[in-house]
Amino acid sequence: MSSQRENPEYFDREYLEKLQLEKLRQVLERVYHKVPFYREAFRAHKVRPENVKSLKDLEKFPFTTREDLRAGYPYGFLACSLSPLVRLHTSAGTTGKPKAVLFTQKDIAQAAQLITRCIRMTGARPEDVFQNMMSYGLFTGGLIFHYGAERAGLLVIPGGTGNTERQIEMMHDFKATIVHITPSYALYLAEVMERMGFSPRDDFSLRIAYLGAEPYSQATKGRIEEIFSLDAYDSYGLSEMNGPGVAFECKEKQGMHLWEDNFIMEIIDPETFEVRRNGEEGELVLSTINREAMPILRYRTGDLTHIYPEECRCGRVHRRISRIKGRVDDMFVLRGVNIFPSEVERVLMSLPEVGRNYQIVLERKGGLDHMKVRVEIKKKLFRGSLKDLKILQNKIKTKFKVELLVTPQVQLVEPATLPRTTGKAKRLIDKREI
Ligand code: DLL
Repeated sequence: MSSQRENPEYFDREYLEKLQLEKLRQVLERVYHKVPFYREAFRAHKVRPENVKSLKDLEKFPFTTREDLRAGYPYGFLACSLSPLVRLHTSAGTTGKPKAVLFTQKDIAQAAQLITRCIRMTGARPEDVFQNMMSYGLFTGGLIFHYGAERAGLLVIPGGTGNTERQIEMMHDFKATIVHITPSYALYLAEVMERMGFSPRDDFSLRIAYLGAEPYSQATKGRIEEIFSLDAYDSYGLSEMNGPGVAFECKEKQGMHLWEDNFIMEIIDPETFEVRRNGEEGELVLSTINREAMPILRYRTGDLTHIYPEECRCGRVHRRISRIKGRVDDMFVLRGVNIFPSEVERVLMSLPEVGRNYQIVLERKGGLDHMKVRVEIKKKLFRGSLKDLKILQNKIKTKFKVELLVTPQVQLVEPATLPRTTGKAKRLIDKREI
């Protein structure tokens, strides 16, 4: 038992939950005394830190939302003074103020330790050469991951995003074995490699890819593994919770272990806010129990997933969450049918004729909503006959009708013609008036 307690990945459940409860109580006390937002919210909900006798009691406490964090910009959620702070990161906000996250030295060390845990779990070794192709700067995917990889003793190439040809040369020359990249950038990377005359499969030393920061389908993951001939692992996180390193796939690849010694997770019904149990799908809610500068309680991530109730074959105690289906607010409704962009991707990427990129355009004509899917197809097909293209177009339409109950207009386009991004992809264009 004592050796089990030394490695947090293999704690026994009972011990882990005891630890969670102890840390939770400490956090509640701290935020109650140090963060006016929480003090007021607790009072409004008539709850006090000392009311917490079991983990279930957390359910009586209020949620924290993205709007709360934005309203607290810049220092509203701080539970310490400015002097121990060493880092600021923000989450990519589309409009208005970003969500700012502040770190002490201890917070950075803790976040790095989680990354080290994640990458060791996938078999990364000190002799690996790791190219980090996530944006450095305010985005957490660059620096937070960088620190964890260095801590694990890997040789880190802080490539960042963009400058893709130069990055490919370095990846080739330094024989990078592991890459950290968004799935959409990975597909673009392959295109540029091919344009430069390289074979992504044969001319590089890559053996592992960490893919995350945006929703993507299992089919896309499979394609990336195939194109580069490597092993891909799903990596989940969000700036509000340190960035990457919240949940990560192990070698079993049956969901992502969410590090419960750092975060308490709940799944709620996004409409009624009731806690869902037994592996039902819902919105992921996270509370930090190991953060110094900015503890956050019951944060509504907006991400849809479910918990696998059964233990993982790898023996780690931390429960797993399923691939993120999408964000609650990414869902669009088309003539009464609820659709997630990730479902559109799943349908498209399961067809071998479909190329590497697509775009969803929503329009309103004559009071009716229409969905247009612009799909890049493989080069050799584009050179084929018009009849073949028509057949493919109908095949895609039928698949949508059967699987998603909608019939979009399908526009086939040439490979590499739709817009590319080196960071997170933006594939949904909603032109409907609200
Ligand atoms: O994307 C942190 C990160 C960096 C995660 C590198 C993984 C790798 P944000 O910019 O705050 O932080 O965006 C967080 O991205 O709430 C999800 O909606 C989405 N997301 C992140 N990872 C995944 C994933 C970083 N593996 C938001 N699958 C989250 C699906 C993901 N969606």
